[in-house]
Amino acid sequence: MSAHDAHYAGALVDGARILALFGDLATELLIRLDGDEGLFRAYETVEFLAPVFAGDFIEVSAELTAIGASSRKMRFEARKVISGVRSRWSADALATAGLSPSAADLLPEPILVARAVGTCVVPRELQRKPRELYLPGLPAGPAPASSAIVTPPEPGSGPGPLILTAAIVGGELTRAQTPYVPFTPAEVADQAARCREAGAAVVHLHVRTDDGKSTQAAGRFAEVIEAIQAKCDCIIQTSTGGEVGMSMEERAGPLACRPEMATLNCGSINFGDEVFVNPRPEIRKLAERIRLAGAVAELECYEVGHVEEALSLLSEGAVSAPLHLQFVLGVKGAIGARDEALHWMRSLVPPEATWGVAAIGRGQQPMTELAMRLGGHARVGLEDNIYLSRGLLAEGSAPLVARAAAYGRSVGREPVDPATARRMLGIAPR
Ligand code: KMH
Ligand code: ZN
Repeated sequence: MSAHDAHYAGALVDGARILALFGDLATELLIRLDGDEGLFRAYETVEFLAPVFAGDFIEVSAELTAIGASSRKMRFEARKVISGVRSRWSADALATAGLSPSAADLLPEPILVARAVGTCVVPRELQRKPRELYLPGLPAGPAPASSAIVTPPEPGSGPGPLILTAAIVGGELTRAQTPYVPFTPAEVADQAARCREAGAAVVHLHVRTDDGKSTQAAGRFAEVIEAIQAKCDCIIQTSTGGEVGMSMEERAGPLACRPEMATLNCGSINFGDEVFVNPRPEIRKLAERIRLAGAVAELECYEVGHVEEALSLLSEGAVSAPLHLQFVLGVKGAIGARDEALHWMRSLVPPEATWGVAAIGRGQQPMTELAMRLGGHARVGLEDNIYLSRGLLAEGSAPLVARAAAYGRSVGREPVDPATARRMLGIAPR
């Protein structure tokens, strides 16, 4: 707080100055969420709890507590972290104490000086998610289809912690599409460690030869897993999907490494212009091999019918409870990345199961964010989406993880570390 901010005698700062800081934070949150500054509509409560003087340093924080179709409710707090000496002492007293007028004290504990609850509004036609967010200057796009009012939980009471998965390599991605796809063990391990730092607990893993060819060879997986484990403690979830067109036998290769987790794809689909083949008897054989490898299965569902198949696998005993479901939305030829699709698939999830969303291309951000608001987990990364925003390549998967982690926090979902994720997924501690 500068001398300009002092409004009253005794260098006292008026409360309106603190409200201006809350307004700035509200604006930042709205830009992060909607790509628009929005408008502050009303404060429900404002409390000034301690005086603020010129020379004090104030830190403010804000948290989204509810998201409606256009309304965004927030809670704000302002804390004094440094107290200036000059504002509280006369020149004589300073001289007697031998203190310079520029002296200041770092407070042992911050002092809560103000708090408030307020509501802002971003009209639906101004909500630019997801297309133009992070690319200033682009024309506004259509408002997202979602209109349900979703109220995130009070801290500690709601859908709980968030498992973020980073899909960092993929089976089909090429360097022509993005130069940031990692191929060598060192490149993959480096990106895994960055994703872990950004908030990922799980790495969904495909591997490549040094020149980028997809392989399911156990030896190459072992090499890459060792490199990742030397750099971070993420859960490694090996793919049994591999590259479209591989045989089932080939796809089972990484199970020889006895991974902590492995995917199990729950049905056949058109996969772009190709066919991703998963016959029902083969799914069951692969489920058995995953079980024998001691891995926890994550069931990939690209269609509503695949969720039904996952439930059949459970009732047949081919996989054990609790189910871990991944809804993969937006593959060309399968179900789209749309709110209704996710709501339907989620409605089939048994109570004890965990579920998450991976979505392709521009669907990644809105669908994973909807999943986070609805209590699901989220997978992001280059395998599914190479862009941070239209035309702007993500420089590896970590920026996508960081954005998802920030969004999770903004709706009360704290990303967990791998040890916590292991407990949540029933994986033995490492
Ligand atoms: N590459 C896709 C054909 C998985 O990892 O289990 C399948 C896939 C799913 O990526
Ligand atoms: Zn995959």
